[in-house]
Amino acid sequence: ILFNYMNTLIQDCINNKFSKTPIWLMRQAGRYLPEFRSIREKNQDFIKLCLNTKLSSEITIQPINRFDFDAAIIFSDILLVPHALGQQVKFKKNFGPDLKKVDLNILNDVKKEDFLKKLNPVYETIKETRKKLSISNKDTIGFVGAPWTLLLYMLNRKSPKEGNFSVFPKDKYINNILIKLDEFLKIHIEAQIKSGASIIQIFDSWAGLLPEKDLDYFVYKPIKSLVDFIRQKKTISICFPRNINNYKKFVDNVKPDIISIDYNVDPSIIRDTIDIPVQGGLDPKILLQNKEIVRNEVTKYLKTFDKKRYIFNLGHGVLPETNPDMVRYLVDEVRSFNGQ
Ligand code: 1CP
Repeated sequence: ILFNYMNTLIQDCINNKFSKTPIWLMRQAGRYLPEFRSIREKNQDFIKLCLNTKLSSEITIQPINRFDFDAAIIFSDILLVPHALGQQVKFKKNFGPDLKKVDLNILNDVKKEDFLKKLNPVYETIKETRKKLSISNKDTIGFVGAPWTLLLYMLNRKSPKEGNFSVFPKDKYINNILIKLDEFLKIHIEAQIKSGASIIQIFDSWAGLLPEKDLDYFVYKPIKSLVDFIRQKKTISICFPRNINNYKKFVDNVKPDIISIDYNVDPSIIRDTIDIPVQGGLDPKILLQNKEIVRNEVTKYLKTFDKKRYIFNLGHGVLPETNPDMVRYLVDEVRSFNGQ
C-alpha cells in the first residue's frame, strides 16, 4: 500500500518493514505535563485554547520535545465538531463537558464553508505542527470522535461516565444526526489530511456501552464509512472502539489499517485472532505504580505481539496524575527492549 507519507516507523509497521517499535501515547499532549498546565492556567476557555493555533501547536510539540515520541497527536478535542455544528460546548472544572440543549435538526442548516471556517485554526495547527516536525520522520495524527461517541455527548449533553443513559431509538431523528455526522466528519477528516495529517485516529470511547445487537447500526457501519473515506485519501486509519467485547468482529466488519485496544482485553487473544497491526493496551493506571511493575507490564505487551506489527501505546489516555518521569521510564524501556 502506498501512503502519502513514507519513512515513519508507523508506515514501516504497516508495510512490514520493521526497524523499531513505534511509541506514542493517547492524551500525550495534556494534563500530566507541567508545561501544559501553565498554558492552561492562563487560558480558561478550553475551546478557545483549541482554536489558538500558536498555543495548540506548541502544546502538540511539548511531549515530542520531552520524550521524542514517534508521532504527534494534534492538540484539539472531539467535541469541537458539535461546537462547529452549532451546539454550544463548555468545559467546566471538576465536571467535564457541558453541552447546550438544542434541537439537533439545526444540523440540516449547517453550511460546509461555515463549518470549515470555524475549525480553520485546527487545520492551521496541523500545518504549523508539520512545519515544526519537517526534518523528523514522525507522523502527525489528526483525529475525530466516532459518530456514536459524538451522538452520545450531543444527546446526553455531558459525559456518560456515571452511567444513566439509555440506548436511543433507531428513529428518523437519530438517523438524520448520524447522516449529518458522517457528512461533516468526512469534511473535517479531509481538511486535516490536506493540512498534513498522515494518520487519522477514530475515537469511539463509548462503544463499550452498547449491547451487541446495536453495534452494527451505531458502530460498525458509521465507522466503516469513515475508514473507507480515509483509505480513498491514501491515509492510514487507526480505530479505537474502547471496551467492546469482540475486537475480531469489529476488525472483520470495519477493516481499519490499525486497531487500538483497551486494557480490559487479553492481548494474547488479540494476537491469536487478529491479523492487522495492533496498537496500545497497557493500562494507564500502571504508570501510577512503581518501575518494576511498569517494566513487567511493558515486557508483557512487547513479548505478546510480533514486534513487526505492534505500535506501543496505552489502553486509554494518560491520566492527569501521571508523573512525567514515569513516562520517561516507559519510553526508555520500550526503546531498550530487544536492544533497539
Ligand atoms: O484541562 C482541561 O480540563 C482539558 C482537558 C482536556 C484535554 C487536554 C480535554 C477535555 N480534552 C483534551 C485534549 C484531547 N482530547 C486530545 C488531544 C491531546 C492528546 O490526545 O494528546 C484528544 C485526542 C482528545 C480526545 C477526546 N476528548 C476523547 C477521546 C479519547 C478518550 O480519552 O476517550 C474524548 C471522549 C473527549 C471528550 C473530552 N474532552 C475533555 C474532557 C474532560 C472530555 C470528556 C471525557 C469524559 O467524558 O470522561
